[in-house]
Amino acid sequence: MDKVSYEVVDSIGVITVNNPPVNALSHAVRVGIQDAIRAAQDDASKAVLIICEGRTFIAGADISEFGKPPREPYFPDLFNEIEASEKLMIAAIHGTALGGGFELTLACHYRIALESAKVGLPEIKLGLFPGAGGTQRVPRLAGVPAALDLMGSGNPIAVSQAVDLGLVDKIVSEDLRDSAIAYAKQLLADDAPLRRASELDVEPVEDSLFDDYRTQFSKRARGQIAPLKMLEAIQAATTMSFADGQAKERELFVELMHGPQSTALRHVFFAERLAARISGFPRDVVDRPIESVGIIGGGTMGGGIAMSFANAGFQVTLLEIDEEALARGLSIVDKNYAGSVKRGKLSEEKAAACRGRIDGVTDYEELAGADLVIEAVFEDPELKKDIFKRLDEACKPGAILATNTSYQDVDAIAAATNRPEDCLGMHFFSPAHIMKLLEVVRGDKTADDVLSTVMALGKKIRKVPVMSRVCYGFIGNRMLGPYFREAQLCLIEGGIPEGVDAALYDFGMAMGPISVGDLAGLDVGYKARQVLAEDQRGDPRAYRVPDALVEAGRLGQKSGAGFYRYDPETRRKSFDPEVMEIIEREADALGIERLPIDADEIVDRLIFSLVNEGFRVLEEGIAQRPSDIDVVYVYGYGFPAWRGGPMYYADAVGLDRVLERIKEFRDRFGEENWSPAPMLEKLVATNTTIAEWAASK
Ligand code: T1G
Ligand code: NAD
Repeated sequence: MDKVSYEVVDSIGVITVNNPPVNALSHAVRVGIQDAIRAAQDDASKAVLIICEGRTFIAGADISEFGKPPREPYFPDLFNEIEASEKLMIAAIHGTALGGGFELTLACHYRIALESAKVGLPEIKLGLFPGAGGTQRVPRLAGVPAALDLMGSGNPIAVSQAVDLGLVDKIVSEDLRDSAIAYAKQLLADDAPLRRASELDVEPVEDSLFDDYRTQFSKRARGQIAPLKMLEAIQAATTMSFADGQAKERELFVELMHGPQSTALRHVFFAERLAARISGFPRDVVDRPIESVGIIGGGTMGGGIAMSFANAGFQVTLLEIDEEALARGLSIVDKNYAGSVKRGKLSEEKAAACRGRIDGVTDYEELAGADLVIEAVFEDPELKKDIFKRLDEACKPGAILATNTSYQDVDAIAAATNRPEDCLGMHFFSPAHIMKLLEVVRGDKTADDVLSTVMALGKKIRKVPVMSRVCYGFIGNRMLGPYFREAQLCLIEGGIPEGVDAALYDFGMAMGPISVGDLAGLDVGYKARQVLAEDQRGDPRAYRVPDALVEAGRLGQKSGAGFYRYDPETRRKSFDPEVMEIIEREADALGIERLPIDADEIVDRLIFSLVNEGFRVLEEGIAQRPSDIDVVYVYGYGFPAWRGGPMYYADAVGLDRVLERIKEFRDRFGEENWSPAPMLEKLVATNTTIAEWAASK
């Protein structure tokens, strides 16, 4: 099947792209478009239309071709040829015209779109920027600020907004193909000019505008170079001719394309999509219909989970233990919606519509008809088992029963029912209406259609679903154990909270480990340790300080003080000498001589302990593949996407270097915390990267 076809309809040349699933601008498509344009120049057509089959207009360059030797026609040359056409070139847009797809339309002389369509330049999310003329044409058509906003955020905009910006000329509600042919004929009848964006001038702006955006990007995209290179390319549009500006764009773009950050971000792009697949899964699994959802427990998590489903159009029933708790839970939901409206994330109408889909109840009978029920009560395994027993009695046959537990044994909870095949874990992350990660925990008896249904549902509620098998803490929280252990050890051995946090923050983590502890609440870990016997609590050096803080009433942000003191108004954190006294006292009590510890060592100890545990998670089959671990950490734990995730990062550093460093830590700190994972040793011994191992599976 040709990916590009061409015919003349009623004197209009119609170029149709058909390259499922998203009409990516692959080499074959570029050749097809070039051939068609050249044919059109010499045939009877009076104007030429570019339109796409399938669910969307061209959603960009074919990302799977990146990193391979580029093949002609190159994007800028093809788009310049489109623009140079002596016949009117019109783009007809539906779905999402993104990246190189949108840049192609900007090389056309006119653009028509379905009202439901969106356009955008998401390259920044791949560690790139528009490299096919976008940084030169958008400023000429829509101005510099619009260009900086569109390319800086990478988020698509509705075509109605694009019309306001001068990036789309006409919107129709239906029959795009016929409407576009009629539009082309109207332009001909009106003797419309060959409007070439490259010939337009850029409206001048103050240099200070670029300084403001540079500061903004440095904050918002901390550690990333693409936004600053993008800014440089747009600035070139204000000082250079189109041709020189385009050459500058290409030079900066190619540099990024071959750089480590974009390569890592492209890994995350495909890893996210691969995570949705269950290896070796039967193809004929039929998902169960899900329309109504029940949530048990309206606390920190229950409320956010309810909003995620309501925002995606599902009817939600939130059950709490009593009316008072229910009112408290629903008021949190109302506050969150008011906050989303205030921040402009949701319109007043949309927020009201979503809120309207959430009902509050205290009676289990109200859940009899639910297709799915998610339990999010206190992290107490016995309480959870009781609730699953009650759900087993109350819910209809075929209803899916899920637990949002952070650590507990999903199989043991499922065994409290007579239908363990209908049970699994759905582990959301806080705040649940914002965080994208969803760990889907497959129990021993979880039925295939239950797992498949929930994996697909994860996408529907705009989460990134990753499958985990059952173990204490699943993929993410399990690996977090050694990471937090090392954070506490670095602290008691000689670090200070600000120093440990700064090391990981500068590495690119969204937040340092000490601050994360204060955010989650130091009492959560303390309570979990209190139910364990002393010899089951692990290395005392790793918990004596947080225990001492909790016993001093310092629970973290929720009590105004933890490792830091928090301003009650601004919640801004500050250093607190009282904490250093506690750290030094506990170090003394444990006979530890505190010595300076540098940032590189802190980073290596925390990240390599994470990676080492990641190998164990793979060895035990808890995670299907290494890239799933990367997706879990990028979307659930603030690991910098531009480093690709912990397992990808280990490959980038070199597994031999990682192993060498782990062995060094073993020799210094002991086998108990630092015995290298057998899989790591095997890969180094066979000189195999994680990526090669994964590809061999
Ligand atoms: N290249 C190759 N494959 C792509 C692709 C692309 N651009 N976009 C999607 N796919 C695959 C994806 O891997 C998946 O495959 C299937 O299509 C469905 O995608 C010169 C350099 C369009 C909004 O960044 O944002 O142009 O897993 O599951 O949720 O300046 O895909 O089924 O095998 O995501 O409906 C810029 C990337 C490129 C857009 C649809 N473009 N794509 O979302 O489906 S850089 C982008 C998306 C560029 C120029 C530069 C989304 C989507 P599989 P999906 P979806
Ligand atoms: P929370 O204390 O904020 O809320 C728990 C809610 O459950 C309370 O409102 C309580 O009234 C309600 N509840 C208790 N017993 C009940 C019963 N018998 N019937 C109905 N409702 C009952 O706790 P949370 O932070 O929302 O955590 C809930 C679950 O989610 C826990 O298993 C926790 O481990 C898990 N989790 C928490 C986080 C987090 O960051 N807080 C993240 C992921 C998962």
